[in-house]
Order: sequence, then structure tokens, then C-alpha cells
Amino acid sequence: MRATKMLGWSEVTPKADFLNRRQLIASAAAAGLAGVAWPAQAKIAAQPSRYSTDAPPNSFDDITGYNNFYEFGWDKSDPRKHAGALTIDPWSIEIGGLVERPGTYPLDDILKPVTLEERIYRFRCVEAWGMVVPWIGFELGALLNRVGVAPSAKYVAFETLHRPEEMPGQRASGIDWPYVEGLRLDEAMHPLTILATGLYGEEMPKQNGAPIRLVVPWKYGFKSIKSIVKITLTESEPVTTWKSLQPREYGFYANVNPEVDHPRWSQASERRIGGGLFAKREPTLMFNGYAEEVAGLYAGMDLAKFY
Ligand SMILES: Nc1nc2c(c(=O)[nH]1)N[C@H]1C(S)=C(S)[C@@H](COP(=O)(O)O)O[C@H]1N2
Ligand SMILES: [Mo]
Repeated sequence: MRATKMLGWSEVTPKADFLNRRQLIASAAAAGLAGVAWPAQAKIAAQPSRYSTDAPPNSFDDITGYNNFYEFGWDKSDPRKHAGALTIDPWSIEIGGLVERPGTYPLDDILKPVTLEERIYRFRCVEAWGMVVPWIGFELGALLNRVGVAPSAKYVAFETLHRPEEMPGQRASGIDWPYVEGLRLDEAMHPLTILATGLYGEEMPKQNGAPIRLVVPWKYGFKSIKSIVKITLTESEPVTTWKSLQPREYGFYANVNPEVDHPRWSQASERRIGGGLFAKREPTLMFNGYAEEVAGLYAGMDLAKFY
């Protein structure tokens, strides 16, 4: 399966491989197909998305072996080593704040009505490296619409699981746990913004933020918070982990921008993971290549000031 990635693997992957069991069960139940054999659910498997890039995805090994997930350590190899201990079932997300139907929603309930699809996205870390990842997920906006966003809501805050017994990094100091992130409401409602529950046709690997994580492809990777347990709609800009740690270096917006350097390094170019030691750096693209879709969200804003 992984060898077919250059071809757009969703077209050639056997359907039975495509969605993980929990997703399947949720989707089948929603479609009234519980107990029906596989072919009846074919329409649930994603067609190639118009939002997917043509760029070839990184290997499964790159995507699952070179990670930032500080709950499991500071080295890029730590999450793959330590995340296996994380319990992801049962899982629920507490959704509250300025919403019409607040509550603690079991993950299966959240997945029931959604159509999962593949989104092959460019992914750019603030550390000036990039990858291409074939995520599986659904638009965050679909979930927000389902719980009902109150008219006064302007931002969405996200929180990662806090469970030091299973997350050794949370037993160390450095970050004020739990990891928190946020988006402006219009960013959260943008169709490119997804909640991802898998990648490469498999259930989300734990080191990548199982069972459900945010993916915002035009922003630096730290915005794409993993292993989400809480979503809160707010009126004012929520506190975010990296901004509160180093406000001069990491802003709330964190839009990928080759013209606004990090105080300690250039953001004009990036290293593609998996390209090998001598690969040429690639130019970084405005909004990570998604300017056509998202530049309008920031019309009239000074992107050097709101970094
Ligand atoms: N909870 C949590 N979410 C997180 C992080 C983290 O340490 N903890 N790291 C962020 C950073 S800096 C990046 S680059 C991406 C990495 O995602 P990946 O490991 O799937 O490539 O996750 C982001 N989400
Ligand atoms: Mo990152």
C-alpha cells in the first residue's frame, strides 16, 4: 500500500484497508448500514479531495518517526518510542463555552455523522522543515456547526489530554501542561481546517496525535494540536502554549510566511524531511502554498505584526 503513494494511494488502496474499524463502525451506523458488508459502504471512502496537493507524500516511516509531541519527550524520536503507552479508548471531547449544545461527546458520536476523507496536505514546522502527509479526517466546521456556535463566539480554544502517568513529558517542567492552542473562528470554519483521525489509511498513530488531532495546513505545525480532549468557543483570544512560553518568537497566528523570519532563523526556505542529507532546501511558500484559499482571511492585516 505504501509503495503506491505516488499514484494517489486512495484510488488504488483496497477499500477494506481504507478506514479503521472504529471509523467504519461509526460511519456505518450513521448511514444505517450497521452490519452491512463492505461494498455497501464504498461511498464513505473518500474520493480524492480538491484540497489535496499533488506533491508526493512523505513515507509512513518519516511521518511516524520524526515527530514533535513534547508530552512524550523533546527528541524527534521520543514520541514513537513512548506514545505506545497512551490509552485512547475510551475517548471523548468536552465541547463548551459559547456553543448551543455543550457537552462531553464520545469520539464515536463525533465520528458518526461525518464523512471521512483523505486530505494530502503540506505540513510546515516552525523549525523550518516540511513534510507532505496524507491525513484522513473531516472538516472542523462540520463539528462546530453540529454543536451550534453562539453568535458571540470569536475564537476556538483546544486542549490536549493531561495524563502524566502515560505522558512522561508531562512529568517534566518546561511547558505549562496541558498543551493548548487556538484559532480565530473564521480560521476554524475554513474548509482546509480538519480534525484528523488517521493517516495513510490507518488509524492515527499515537505519536501523531491519536485518536483525534487538529490539522491547519497554512500555519506552522505547532498550531495543529494533538490528542484533543477539549474544545471551547470563546469571545477573546485564547492562551496558547508556545505564545505564552516565548511571545517574541511564536505568535497566535503563526501563518507560514517566508517574509517574516523567526528571531533566531530564516523562514524563507525549508528542509523536506526524507530528502536526504544533501537535498537542496526548498523555498517556503506564502501560507505554505494555500494563499489562494486563505489569504482573504487576513486582508488588511499586518502579517509581520500579527505573526
Ligand atoms: N499536544 C501537542 N500537540 C502538538 C505538539 C505537541 O508537542 N503537543 N507539537 C506540535 C508541533 S511543534 C508540530 S510540528 C506538530 C507535529 O506533528 P507530527 O508529529 O504529526 O508531524 O504537532 C504539533 N502539535
Ligand atoms: Mo513544530
